[in-house]
Amino acid sequence: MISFPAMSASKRLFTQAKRILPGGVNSPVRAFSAVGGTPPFIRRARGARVVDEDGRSYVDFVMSWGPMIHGHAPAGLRRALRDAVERGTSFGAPTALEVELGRTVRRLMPSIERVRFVNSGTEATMSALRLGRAVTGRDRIIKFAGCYHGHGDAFLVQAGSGATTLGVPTSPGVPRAVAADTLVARYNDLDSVEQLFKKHRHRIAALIVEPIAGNMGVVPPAGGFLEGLRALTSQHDALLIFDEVISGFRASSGGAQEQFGIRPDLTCLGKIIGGGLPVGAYGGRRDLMEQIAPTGPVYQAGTLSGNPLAMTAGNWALAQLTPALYARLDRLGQRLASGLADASQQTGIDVQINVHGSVLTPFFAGAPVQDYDTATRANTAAYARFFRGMLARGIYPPPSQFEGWFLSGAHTLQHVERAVDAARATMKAMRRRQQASRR
Ligand code: KE4
Repeated sequence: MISFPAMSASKRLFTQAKRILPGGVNSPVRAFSAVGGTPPFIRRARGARVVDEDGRSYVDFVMSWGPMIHGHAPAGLRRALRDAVERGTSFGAPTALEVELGRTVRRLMPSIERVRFVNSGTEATMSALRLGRAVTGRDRIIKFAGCYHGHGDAFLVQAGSGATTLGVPTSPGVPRAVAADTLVARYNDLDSVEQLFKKHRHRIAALIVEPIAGNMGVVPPAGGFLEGLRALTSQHDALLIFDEVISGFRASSGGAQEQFGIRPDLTCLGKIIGGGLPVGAYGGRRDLMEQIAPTGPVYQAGTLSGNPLAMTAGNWALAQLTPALYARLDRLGQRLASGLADASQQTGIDVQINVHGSVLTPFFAGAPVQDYDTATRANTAAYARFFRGMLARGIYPPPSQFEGWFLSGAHTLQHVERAVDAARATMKAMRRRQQASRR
């Protein structure tokens, strides 16, 4: 077990951080609000491990929320970035590096005939949405409850009172008028999509979906779901936008669109495409993308878009995506999923494991999870207890029930077995605590 001294370096830093950064962090989930305790401040990382400011080492299953498919700080990436830095860090001018990355993206995802690089997944989805509205002349979009597409106003929306009514903001600062143009459907429920098309006929510009949902925890598409979305959007002259910020280059080298054989009109990318540096991208049909400035009237720009260091990292990361890597990631994902399921069986703690390739979520729930409603029935207090037990045993899962656990090429079977052993011990302790509280 890892001991957490009263005033660790992380605790001291967290106190200082909260005096300058809202919540002490630069992205809310990192503050551990959902699981309690002090987030370890990470000093360095290598391979499958991160090390905090007190020198404590953890086997990492956050992996920067997905980008680090090759593990932390791989030698080849470090070399490539060292060389790139010598040539300068940002030019604000075109470079051969962005052409190389664009051509690789098109080779891996042929639906992306033209691509524009930006600096985050949020920028990618915001820009794809603007483009979709511009080319169709329509304002409304469909998203799914439980899917997250970054913090653009149009996406911080939940379903209105009735299933087919207009969206309402989930965050202050999002104008009701903006939210009203976002319609919310139920993931894995084609009928809920059909109803929206029927009610808002000819006013829907696009449907955006995580083809393999990751932001309610991992929820894979039901059979026929993605095919149905392709048919419905085509039937109603709306664009199909795949948000592959997580699944892109993760589910396979060609993302979910390759795995499920669906050709979206536009695709949004992030995470792995930057190799751990800030890169997002959106792209798709040539006739659509050529509407983007400077070839067309739809405006979008960015000081650091196509940054040479980020392009270098992206080029290195995508060049290492081999069939052997995916075969290995699938095996490790299956082993981790089955090990967690066994631990649940052996200890009597109710856990539903959703896994897709090298990403999985253990839901502390008694029934299968296939959409947002069933995901939110999970016992988040139980997950928080589980998380704290795992962290104390040197395993670092995502500090939220509604996120994916990510594996990488740097994880080994030993790392997975360590996590499974820690999970079994943690669930046993949870069971003992449950039984004691009933006496
Ligand atoms: P960014 O703006 O965070 O680069 O990307 C937004 C985004 C868009 N689409 C999908 C499917 C995403 O998963 C994300 C970001 N994912 C979250 C957690 N799953 C990032 C972690 C965080 O918010 O700190």
